[in-house]
Amino acid sequence: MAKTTTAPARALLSGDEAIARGAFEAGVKVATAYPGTPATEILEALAPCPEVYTEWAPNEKVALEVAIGASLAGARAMCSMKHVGLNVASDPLMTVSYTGVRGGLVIVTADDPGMFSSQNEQDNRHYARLAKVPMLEPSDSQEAKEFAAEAFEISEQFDTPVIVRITTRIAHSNSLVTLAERREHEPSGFRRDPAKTTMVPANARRRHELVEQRTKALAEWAETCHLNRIERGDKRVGVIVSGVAYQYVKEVRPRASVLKLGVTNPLPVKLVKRFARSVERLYVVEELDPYLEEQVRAMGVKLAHPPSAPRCGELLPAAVGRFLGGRKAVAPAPAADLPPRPPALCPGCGHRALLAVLKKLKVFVSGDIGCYTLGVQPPLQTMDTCICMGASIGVALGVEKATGRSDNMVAVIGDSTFIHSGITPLVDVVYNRGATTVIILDNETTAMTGHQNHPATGKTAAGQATHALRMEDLARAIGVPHVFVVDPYQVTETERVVREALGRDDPTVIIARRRCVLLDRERPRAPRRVDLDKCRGCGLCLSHGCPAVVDATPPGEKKKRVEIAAHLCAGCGVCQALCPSEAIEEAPARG
Ligand SMILES: Cc1ncc(C[n+]2csc(CCOP(=O)(O)OP(=O)(O)O)c2C)c(N)n1
Repeated sequence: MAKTTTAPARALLSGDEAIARGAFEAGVKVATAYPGTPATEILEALAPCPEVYTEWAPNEKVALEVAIGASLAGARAMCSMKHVGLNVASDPLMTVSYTGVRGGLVIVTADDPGMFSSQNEQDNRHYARLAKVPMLEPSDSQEAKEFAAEAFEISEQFDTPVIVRITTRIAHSNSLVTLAERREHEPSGFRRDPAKTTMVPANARRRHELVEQRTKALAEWAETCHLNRIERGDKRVGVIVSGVAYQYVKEVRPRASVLKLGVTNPLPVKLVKRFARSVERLYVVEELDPYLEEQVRAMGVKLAHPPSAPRCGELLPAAVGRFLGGRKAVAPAPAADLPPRPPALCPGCGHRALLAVLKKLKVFVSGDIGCYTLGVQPPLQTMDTCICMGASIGVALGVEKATGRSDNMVAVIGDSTFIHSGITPLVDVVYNRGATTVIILDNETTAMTGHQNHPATGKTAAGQATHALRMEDLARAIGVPHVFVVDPYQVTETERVVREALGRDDPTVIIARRRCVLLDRERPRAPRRVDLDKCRGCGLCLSHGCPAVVDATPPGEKKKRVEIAAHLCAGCGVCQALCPSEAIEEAPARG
C-alpha cells in the first residue's frame, strides 16, 4: 500500500485491498479490526502504511470502540470485520448511531454467503436498518475503493457512521482499480459536548429524534445520489439489484434494464417506483434474505415473481439465469474426478496431540472456533459443541450446572479466541463456583485466519514489539486455583494433568502451549519411521489423523501396515508416544 502513495494509474486489487486503498486515499488516520475471513486482508493491506495507525483489537467490539474514539477526536476512522464480528460489535454500533461522528466513521462488514469459512451466513443488511445507519454495497473492486472513500464523506455530511457491506465474492475477487493520491485529513481534536457524545437517557432521547430526521434526510439524498443508478435497456425486463448479484444479472441478462443500488439503506422510494413504472416485468435479484424485495413490495410495487423465502447458500449466476430466464450462465467445469480434500490439522500440529489425549480419555469437548474445530472430523471426532467465538467455556459451565458433573467434559479454546471472548466466561466459572476444566490451545498466533498477531504474541499489527499478555498470570488473577502449562507433544504428562483436573471439584486452566508448526518450518525435527518388526498393527497411531501417518495395508492383508511419509512428518513424536509397542522411532538422518 505505501508503495502506491505516488499513484501508478491502475492496479489489480481484491475487494478487500480496494477498500483499504479507498480509505487510505480518503485520509483514514485510524484503522482497527479483528481478523476474520473474508475481511482480514483489509487491515493487513493498511498495516504497512506509516500514515495510518492500525491495530488488531482483542475483539470486534473493542475495535469499533477504538474507531469511535478516533472519530470523536475528529479523525477519519475505519473498523473492519467479518459478518459475525458485527454481532460482537453491535452494542457500540447501536449507540454510535445516536452520537454520530466527528471524523468520518466507516464500518466494513464482510458477509460470507455459502459459509466458505463461517459458522452461519447471516445477512448483515438487516444491521443497517436496525442501527438506522446508511449502508453502501459495492459490486467490484473499483466500486469498493470509491464507496469506501465516499463513505467518509457521507459519514461527515450526515453525522452518522456508515456501513460498507461486501461479501466473499467481492472481498476475494480481483479487478482493476484506478488509484489516486492520498488526501490528508487532519483530526480536529476532541471537544466536550455531552449532549452529543454522552448517551444518558435525557441526551439519548434527543439524539434518537435526530437519528429519525437523519434517516429521512438520507432517504431524500439516496433518490438522486450517484451511487444508485438506472441502466436503461430492454424495457420488458427490469431488475433491482445490488452487490455481487449485479454482476450475475449483467452476465445472464445483459440487455435488461437495471436499477443498481449502491445505497441499500435507506432505499430511494421514488426512484424505485419510477423504475418500476418504466419496465413491464420487474424482478428483485438478491442473495440470502429478501431484504430488498420485502421493502420494495412494502412500497406497493408489483413484482413479476412470487414472494421469495430467505435463501440458503450463495447466489450463483446459474440460479439468476433460471430466475430471470436469460442467457445460460457459463458454469465452471465439473471437477468430478478430483479426490475430496477436506481441511485437516497440519502434521505436527500441537492441537492434534491435545485432542488425541481428549479422545483417549473419552470426555465430551465443549469446543470453540479456530483450527482445533477441525477435531470434529474423523478420526479424531473430539468436538461436541461449537457455537461462536468464546462460547466453549460458558457452554461447558452450563452443562456442568445442568448435570451436576464436571468430570466428563472439558472446554477447549484457542489463544486468540480466549482473549477475544473467553476471559469473561472464565470469570463466570470462578465466580459461580464451577469446576470446569478449561484448556487453552496456545499456538502463539491466530492461525486459522492466517497468523495475525494478538495481545499475547508480543507484536502489534504493524510488527512492533509490545507487552505480551501472559495467560497463565491472567487465569491466576481471575482466581483460578489450578493453572498449568503443558507441552502437548508430551502426551503422557498432558494426559496426567488433564486426568487430575477432571477429578477436581474446583476450576483448572491448562495452557497447552506449542507454537504453530507453520511458524517454525525453518526448525525441522527428525521425522519418524515405523519399525515393522515391532509393529503389532493395532492402528492406534492412525487414530489421531496425522496426514503423515498412512495406512498402507495391502489389499486382503489382515494385519495393519502403517507407514510414515517422511516428506510430511514434522517430527512431533506424538505417534511415537501413542504407540503401545514402541515401534515408532526417529528415522536416521539421510547421508
Ligand atoms: C466473532 C468472530 N470473529 C472472527 C471470527 C473468525 N475467526 C474464527 S476462529 C478465529 C481465531 C482463531 O485463533 P485461535 O483461537 O488462536 O485458534 P487457532 O486457529 O490459532 O488454532 C477467528 C479470528 C469468527 N468466527 N467470529
